Amino acid sequence: MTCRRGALIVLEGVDRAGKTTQCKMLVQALEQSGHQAEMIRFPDRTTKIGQLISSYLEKRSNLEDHTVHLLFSANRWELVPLMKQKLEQGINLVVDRYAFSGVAFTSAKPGFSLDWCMHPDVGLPKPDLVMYLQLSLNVASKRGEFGAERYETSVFQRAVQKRFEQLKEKDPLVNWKVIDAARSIEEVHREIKILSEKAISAAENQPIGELWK
Ligand code: Z5A
Repeated sequence: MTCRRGALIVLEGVDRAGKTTQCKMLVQALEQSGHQAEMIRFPDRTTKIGQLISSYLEKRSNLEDHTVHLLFSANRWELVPLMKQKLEQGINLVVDRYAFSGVAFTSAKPGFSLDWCMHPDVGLPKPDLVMYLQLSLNVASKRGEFGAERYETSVFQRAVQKRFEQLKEKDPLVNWKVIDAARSIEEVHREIKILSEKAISAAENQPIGELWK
């Protein structure tokens, strides 16, 4: 490694918790304070695998539940060489949803354990920081109606939220931070920026870790 590596920073949370808003603000703020930073979002709907996922989410096609879980994971793995390259070049990656969404959403379906859902993502680049934007479904509902995509119902989102909580408890090797996402956009941003700056300093001389290994 010729330069200090970038940090892998992940934002997670239920629908309308503010992940995309905060990822964009964080990239901008990091750049303004002199860091290199880029945003990635999963699913990445631009790849061939991403297009299959997008069609499934938009209910234009149906896929068997195990199959779609593996596609979401494959959609992360296909980006790993590029992610590692950027991290090694010193670019901080701010990621809107990652393997934790993969586990929470599939395990919210009947018959799926957390363990089974975690397996395909074992060994992915390990985030240096996972910020879980915690928001009650009541407050989320005030931020607008659900969209028309698959999974966008309050019953399913409640199950997803429970699974996120269980995963967080089960996952002592990952640096999870819970963020109260019910505050104003600016207040949430300030906390996210402070935590991210700390994670960037802590990561710069460390090798990239492997998730759930
Ligand atoms: N999925 C999966 O099943 N398996 C996987 O492995 C992965 C994903 C990676 C992708 O949806 C779907 O795929 C998702 C999980 C599943 N399904 N669901 N549901 P997506 O990526 O296309 O979209 P999204 O992630 O669902 O977006 P979102 O969750 O709906 O939104 P968000 O990014 O959390 O929030 P936002 O867009 O930043 O903000 C939403 C609104 O709230 C907007 O009007 C903001 O201005 C407002 N907002 C934001 N923050 C605040 C605060 N603090 N106060 C007031 N208003 C706010």
